[in-house]
Amino acid sequence: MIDPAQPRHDWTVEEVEALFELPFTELVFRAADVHRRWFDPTEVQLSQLLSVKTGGCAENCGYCSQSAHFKTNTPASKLMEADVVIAAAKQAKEGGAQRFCMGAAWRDMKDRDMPKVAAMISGVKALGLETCATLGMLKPEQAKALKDAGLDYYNHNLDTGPEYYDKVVTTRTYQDRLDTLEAVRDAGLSTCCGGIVGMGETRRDRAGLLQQLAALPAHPDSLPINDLMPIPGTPLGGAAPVDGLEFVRMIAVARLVCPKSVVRLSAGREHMSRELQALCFLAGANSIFVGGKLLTTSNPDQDTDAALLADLGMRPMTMKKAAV
Ligand code: SAM
Ligand code: DTB
Ligand code: SF4
Repeated sequence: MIDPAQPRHDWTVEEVEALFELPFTELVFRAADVHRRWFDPTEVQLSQLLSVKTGGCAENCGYCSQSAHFKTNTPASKLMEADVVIAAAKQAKEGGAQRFCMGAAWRDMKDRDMPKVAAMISGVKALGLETCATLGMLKPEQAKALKDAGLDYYNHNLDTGPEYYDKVVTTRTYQDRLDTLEAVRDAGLSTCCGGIVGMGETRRDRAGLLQQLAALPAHPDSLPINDLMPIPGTPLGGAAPVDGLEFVRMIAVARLVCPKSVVRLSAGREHMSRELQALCFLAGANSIFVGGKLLTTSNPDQDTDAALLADLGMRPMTMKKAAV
């Protein structure tokens, strides 16, 4: 008998789709059971985002407020100075964040920006925070330089299943994304990789994304599931919202196919009820973004989240991996 809590890399899309088709309570029960095998279900990992370089991006990701291809209300700005980023990280730590994630609206990282980015990373690390960055595509040497600067995690999402991908982005390929993830792993960085629901994809596409994540040589250390934040002016600005129960299914299936990954209930909590978030935690989510703002859109504020976690009897995750 196969132990469902043991990580597998050979999931087929059909097997993953079959998990989605389970009766809701059966699916959540199985996911909650596997969650308990690897994690304390009362613990939640807390990350905070900062957009260190906003807008004007050359890519055409159809969900994104920062693409230069679409006319949105997000003003573009230059790469922030390291001391400003470090000051924001200090505030995030004081507010309870455990990991600070620096995001830049770049297609790829340019070597000329490395000194400033390295200074941010080492400064944030010195505060005793875990560090994460999401800066677009990376070459192997750049991933190594980021690691040397003190980077713990690199976020690079597959976004959706391979069959739906080109309905959303055409300026870079699925393979480009897999190549960056390889460079990140080879540099010894922890990986943060997931996707988005609510872009008009089917259950099969969602199963396709999760199958791809499970087939990676190492399952993502962090696995963010974003509920689309619809951005006026983007091709997906008017996308229909995903049903809450369907979103919970996505979390539960992510927990089952990547049992040891920290699954993040990522973008979209702003428009979720407390009860829906509680169901996501029950189904195996054990990370959130905190701090009132994501990159360019809003997120529940600190007091709202503190009350939610207190009412659920949940507390910040004990730090095991990166030295803090
Ligand atoms: N530019 C870099 C890149 O795309 O690799 C890093 C930043 S990008 C904003 C990081 C991820 O955020 C995207 O891959 C996508 O999964 C998620 N994201 C972006 N806009 C979103 C939105 N409107 N709603 C939900 N998730 C979003
Ligand atoms: C991820 O998966 N979600 C974060 C982080 N990785 C970089 C970004 C969410 C962005 C939501 C839209 C915005 O704020 O612009
Ligand atoms: Fe650029 Fe990243 Fe937005 Fe795509 S998701 S347009 S790469 S900032």
